Amino acid sequence: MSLTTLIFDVDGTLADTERDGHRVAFNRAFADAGLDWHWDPTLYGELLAVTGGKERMRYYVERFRPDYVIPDDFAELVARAHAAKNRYYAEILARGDIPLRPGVRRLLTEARRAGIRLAIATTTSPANVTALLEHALDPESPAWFELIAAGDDVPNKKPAADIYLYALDRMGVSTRECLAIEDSENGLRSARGAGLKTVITVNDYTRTHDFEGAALVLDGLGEPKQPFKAIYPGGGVNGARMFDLDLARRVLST
Ligand code: XBP
Ligand code: MG
Repeated sequence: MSLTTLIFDVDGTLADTERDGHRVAFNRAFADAGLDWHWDPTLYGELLAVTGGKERMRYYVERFRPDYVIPDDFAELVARAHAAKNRYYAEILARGDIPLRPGVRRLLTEARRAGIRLAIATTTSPANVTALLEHALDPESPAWFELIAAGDDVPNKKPAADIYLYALDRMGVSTRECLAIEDSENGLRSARGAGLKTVITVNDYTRTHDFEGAALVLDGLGEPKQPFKAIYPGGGVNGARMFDLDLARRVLST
């Protein structure tokens, strides 16, 4: 079957949103709430083992703050801090501080021209996705995606396969006609769990992850003046310098 659909992860894949976006916003929200929690870039890398901002806060307390006395209203505290984090995150995006990763606009433009169906499968919330797309891609770009499958749409976040299974089901797409684009081990496990061939573009937080089972691991999608480096397969990809539809079709058919 030929390629009809591309499903993109968001954080770390479309843009490097974590270190200078979500992390900074979390710290502001913690300060506002009078919490002495501060997530530096290194600690945040460890916390990324857990997907979902609310889940990440709980993990932080359990794993790194044995001194913290969990209050009775902890669930509400987490929900409030998470909502505040998302308000700060939207402000950071609205300032245009977080650009798309190289090659993202190029690939989306090529795919749209070719009539490829586009979707998002992410752990973050729909509002965060829309804010990123509007500010970093195009004010109209949320409509370029037939489906934005996000966060709490499914019971289990990545690495569970739920979000990809949900997207495939909602779109009526088979795994034989679709590729996933991800940046992390949790994302890969989720997409593979749904039976999808998966292309990885690593970033500073994910380049040491285990990408066993990925179809292709690149340092980015590549631009004409900034070709990708192939991490897997080590010998490169038959002279390709950018991840485009031609390469996407080759990946799907092998
Ligand atoms: C990445 C994540 C998210 C974000 C924050 O999602 O793990 O948890 O860090 O998201 P993906 P929220 O790579 O699937 O896009 O705080 O909105 O939960
Ligand atoms: Mg990601």
